[in-house]
Amino acid sequence: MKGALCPTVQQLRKKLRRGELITLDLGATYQGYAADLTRTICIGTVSARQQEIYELVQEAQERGLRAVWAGVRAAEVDAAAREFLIDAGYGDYFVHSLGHGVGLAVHEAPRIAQEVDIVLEPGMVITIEPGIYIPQWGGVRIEDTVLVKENGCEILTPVTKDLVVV
Ligand SMILES: [Mn+2]
Repeated sequence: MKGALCPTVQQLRKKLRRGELITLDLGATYQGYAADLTRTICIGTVSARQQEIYELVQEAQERGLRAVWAGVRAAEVDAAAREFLIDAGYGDYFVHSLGHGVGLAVHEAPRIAQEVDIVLEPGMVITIEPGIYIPQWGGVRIEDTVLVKENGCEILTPVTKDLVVV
């Protein structure tokens, strides 16, 4: 997602506090190709609401991942996750598209977004990264980079999606 939506801790000059959610958006490159990964962790304690929001984003991400296969339109993949969050009452808090292509640059075509009619093809690499961001409260995003295959996708960033508390 765009930095403007999510200022960094450094930009905020903010101290991390017990009970806060921290979104970690990480990247790496290997032989010129990029990867993109986001996990959200919690410091010290987890409230019931934080756990609930986390599980909603996790379910939305799973729905997005399950919607990926060669032949699907990007908009359908976005909808698989977005409609779940809308039904859960959090559609207004999912303020960006579901994902994007990844290649030589971290952000490439196709955007995995509501109005995008591009059909996914085998070998494309995209992200699936739903989020819920509640002003003055906090947010959760879970992102994987995945390889589009004939009948599904392969997750290229296999890091735990349990809510980690540090
Ligand atoms: Mn991304």
